[in-house]
Amino acid sequence: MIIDSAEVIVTSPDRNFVTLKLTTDDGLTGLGDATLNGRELAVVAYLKDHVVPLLLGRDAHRIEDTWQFLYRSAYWRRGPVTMAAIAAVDTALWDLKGKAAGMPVYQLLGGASRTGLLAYGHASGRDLPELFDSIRAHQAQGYKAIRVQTGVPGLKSIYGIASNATYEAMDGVRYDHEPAQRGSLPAEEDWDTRSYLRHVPTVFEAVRGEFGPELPLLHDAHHRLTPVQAAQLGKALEPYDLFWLEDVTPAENQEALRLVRRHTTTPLAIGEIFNTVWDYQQIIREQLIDYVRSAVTHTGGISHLKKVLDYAAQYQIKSGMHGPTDISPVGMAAALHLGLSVHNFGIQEYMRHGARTDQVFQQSFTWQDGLLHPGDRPGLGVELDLDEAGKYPYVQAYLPFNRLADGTVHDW
Ligand code: CS2
Ligand code: MG
Repeated sequence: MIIDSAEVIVTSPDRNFVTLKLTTDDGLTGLGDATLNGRELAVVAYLKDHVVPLLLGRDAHRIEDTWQFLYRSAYWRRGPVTMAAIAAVDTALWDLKGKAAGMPVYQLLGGASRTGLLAYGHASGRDLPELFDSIRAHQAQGYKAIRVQTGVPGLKSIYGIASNATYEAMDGVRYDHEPAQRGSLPAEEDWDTRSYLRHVPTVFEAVRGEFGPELPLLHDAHHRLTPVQAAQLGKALEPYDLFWLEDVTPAENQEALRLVRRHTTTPLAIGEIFNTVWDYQQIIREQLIDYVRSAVTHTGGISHLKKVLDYAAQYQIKSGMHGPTDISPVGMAAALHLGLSVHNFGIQEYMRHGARTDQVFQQSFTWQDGLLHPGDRPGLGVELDLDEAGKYPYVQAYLPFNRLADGTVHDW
């Protein structure tokens, strides 16, 4: 099974996606997600200029050797662009191997460890009435776990909530399909930590009062707090028994989590912006987190994220794979196959893609009673309609950034 062609497909139905398509000499095709939100074209160039020429003529069955060759032969290692490119190759090779074997990828990874994957959705609101409506809407869609993001009094716009202008423009859609905003420059948003820290506990008090103690609730602090502020928030949220508090503080400084851990038992989830196992080494070894947030798409593919999760399993840390709309249906399928097979699965983020995206990517996963399942089609179970994809050319889009009241740039 020799790779004899490779295409890098960029399409932008509801948002930009980058997909690698490998074709072998016996006519099989494999897909890999290479989408890096806001930096898509960097991965396109890395794939086209430095990876695809190395793949042609290689044996597609040699997944681990191809991974090690792409990782080590580049000399320069790690980083989001490199690891998204390697992820796309790795995922496409698993897709091919599954098709060649006539088996879904999860069977090649050791078979199913559960009947389905608990998923959580994104509820949000600029105020409590909107938030409560959004939580009810997600419960009606079958979600058994729900992430809660809220506006903050005094802030015009904030991660996780459609901005007022967008809200109206999107006919009242609570949250865009795409947090990145189309345009040639990143949008500037405002932020004030003290207002946020005062407000969030009151929101969870109200949500628990309205929806009771059982509903698994998650919250994403999105890298915006200092370690002591993160400790303060984790402690303040303990009465509301969160499933997890995510990205409480920028995790480049992994020691920071020691301070947070000393002050709170609220479970912590970190890692959606990590891209190799080495980014996790300290926080897994010291059990400073409870969930690994990485997506297959950003972490070197199925092969490497499995290694991260196998390392995490030694410390009773579970998966919590990243699954917003900037993980394409191909990346989501890869996550579902890996999540179904590993023992230490925790929860899967599932932010539903838009209708146009579903036209471009024919998927075979199922969503029932709050559980996802990748399906049993050979490979990943996703096909890309090139004609549909061709209708949606790339559109420059950047994620926003924050500035504080005094103009200082801050994590978004
Ligand atoms: C967020 C993401 O889903 C999440 O947990 O952190 O929506 C994140 O903002 C985007 O993936 C950035 O592209
Ligand atoms: Mg997040």
